[in-house]
Amino acid sequence: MNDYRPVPADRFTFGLWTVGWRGVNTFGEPVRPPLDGADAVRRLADLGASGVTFHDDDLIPPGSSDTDREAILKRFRAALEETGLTVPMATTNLFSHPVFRDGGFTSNSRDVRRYAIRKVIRNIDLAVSMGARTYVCWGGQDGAETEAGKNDAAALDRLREAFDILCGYVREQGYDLRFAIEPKPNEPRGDILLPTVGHALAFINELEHPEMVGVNPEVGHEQMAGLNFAHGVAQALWAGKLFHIDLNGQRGIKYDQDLRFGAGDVKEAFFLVDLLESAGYDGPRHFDFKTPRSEDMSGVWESASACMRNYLILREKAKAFRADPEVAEALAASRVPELSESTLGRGESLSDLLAEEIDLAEVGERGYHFERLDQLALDHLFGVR
Ligand code: GLT
Ligand code: MN
Ligand code: MN
Repeated sequence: MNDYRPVPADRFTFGLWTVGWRGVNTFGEPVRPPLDGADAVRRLADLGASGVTFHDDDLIPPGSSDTDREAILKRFRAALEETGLTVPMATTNLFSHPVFRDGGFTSNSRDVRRYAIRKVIRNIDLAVSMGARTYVCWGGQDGAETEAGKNDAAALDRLREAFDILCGYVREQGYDLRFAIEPKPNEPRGDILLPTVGHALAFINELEHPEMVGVNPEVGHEQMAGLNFAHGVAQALWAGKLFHIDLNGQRGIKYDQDLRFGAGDVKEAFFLVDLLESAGYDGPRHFDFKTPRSEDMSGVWESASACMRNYLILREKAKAFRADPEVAEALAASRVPELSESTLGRGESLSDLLAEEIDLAEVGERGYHFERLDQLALDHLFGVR
């Protein structure tokens, strides 16, 4: 029996802010002690993770002196070296400090926008020095509660300007770094700019260097908007823009739950893993979850392990689903392979298509047998096949 033990080759990574989340919420104070970055690295390595990610402020508490900063970095780098954990991605906190109450790159205040860019650039230098190849940008406070307070077109102009400046900087420095925009529909703002994967993909096309910018979709963020996450990821892959991914769990349209991966919509998690594995996505499987505040630290590590375990279980189930001869037969009966054939045949022209007739009565009676196919997937998921 497979014990679903993760190994570094599985490429599981965790944000420092995930295992380090102290369980503060709108009504409740922190319930867990602060977690030291170097300790988190050691613990994650023991659990089988391959990498760790961070916001500037997760690693270096805001307001630290240069000497403190150096000491923290030294400890952190030593832990990375000792464990072999990598830092494939880093990001900037442009949401906690009061100056960001109206956003970072799109704050109505010009001095705040300028500070936001400085803060990002400082951390890009650090990220690159640690080997990061992806830089995530989540504009959580870039939004509004009232349409009157935000000129959306101007906000999009400023957001584009910020990305053009950052891409220019990365090119100038010769860094091997790409940006990944993380969409979210709302929370903490009433409405956030670039609320979904689709909005982000359209925005990227307007940039000076669209090839340097992709997306970092998060399971719960699309599901908060009632969207199908696997569909969003499929479109990002189709566009060559899945630069990174945040895996977690969410149950329906409500606040951002950040449950451990698998503990939300299980069927969608199954089809997501099936998609990532079959599409050959080779980036990190990054978990962005928050352990419920009912738990103490042992529950945090339990929850982090379970994220990886659930991915491995679903990966095994998805493989078995794809290898099942009855599934192959059901896929053919559902005409799934036929969708990959181009609509116009090789050498055909539009006039061939126009000259063709269809028997509407007969084709109108055609059933697609998706129910059988879907039940086969559920049977695999339930473990009865
Ligand atoms: C924050 C948010 C996450 C983002 C992080 C990156 S910060 O925890 O809830 O979804 O991925 O900035
Ligand atoms: Mn996230
Ligand atoms: Mn989230």
